[in-house]
Amino acid sequence: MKIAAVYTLAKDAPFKALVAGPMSEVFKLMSELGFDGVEINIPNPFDVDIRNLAKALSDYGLELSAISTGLSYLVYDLSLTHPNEEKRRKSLEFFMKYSEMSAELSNRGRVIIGLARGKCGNRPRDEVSRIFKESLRLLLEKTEDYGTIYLLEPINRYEIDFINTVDEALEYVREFNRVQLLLDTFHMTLEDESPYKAIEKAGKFIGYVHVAENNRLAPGMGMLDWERIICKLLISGYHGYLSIEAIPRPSYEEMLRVGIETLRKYIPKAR
Ligand code: LER
Ligand code: MN
Repeated sequence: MKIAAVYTLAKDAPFKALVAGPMSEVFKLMSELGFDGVEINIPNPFDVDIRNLAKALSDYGLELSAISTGLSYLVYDLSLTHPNEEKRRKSLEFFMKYSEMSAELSNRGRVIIGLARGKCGNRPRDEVSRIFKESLRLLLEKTEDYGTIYLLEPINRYEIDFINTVDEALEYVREFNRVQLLLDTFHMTLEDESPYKAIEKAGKFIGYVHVAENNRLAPGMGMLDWERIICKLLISGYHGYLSIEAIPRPSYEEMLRVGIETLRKYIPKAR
């Protein structure tokens, strides 16, 4: 397994469980601490200096582990199930651009579908689910050449009302080939019977993992059993990234340091 952390290029992002700061300073620290990769949360994929990003990744020896997209929902109100067709079309365009970028910056590329799947609000769940499947079908068709893997993330009920549990997400992951599960230990602690059981249930469908404690601080600053989580993941056959998506308290430097030290006890650095 490899270790990453979530970073954003955005200033004043309306989502706080990530690292924000000057790219070269953050990447330098991550490289010194022994991170393998970085996940980048991008509000607008049409507004990114991709060469600069590619150079920074290469300068600091970090892989792009995945691109997260939740800020396109929080900043621009775009989603794959938006009741307004124009907003849905724009969201699809964003997702195609995220996919192109991630294919350019990494092998094949992984793009997260978290908050940007959208919400039910007053609409029946079945209707939203149908629209979501339509959008997914279209997105998969249009990105076939990139081969992008889409990572569908169950998110807790206080943030969104559509796809909160691992069980709910499994319906889509089973149906679509290039869609895999993104497990987030924080959300699983709130929504599933237990994060350990949810990992067992998710099994071979796990494509990526976000790690944070029950209080969304760095691994090591709360009450989850990391040895047990990592064991369960390995037993499921998962060997991909654990990406730290935690609130940067007391500082982002300390969050990254404690997080990686906690995980490295069970995951030796690959050579
Ligand atoms: C995104 O990965 C996530 O976990 C959500 O909580 C975003 O709000
Ligand atoms: Mn997450």
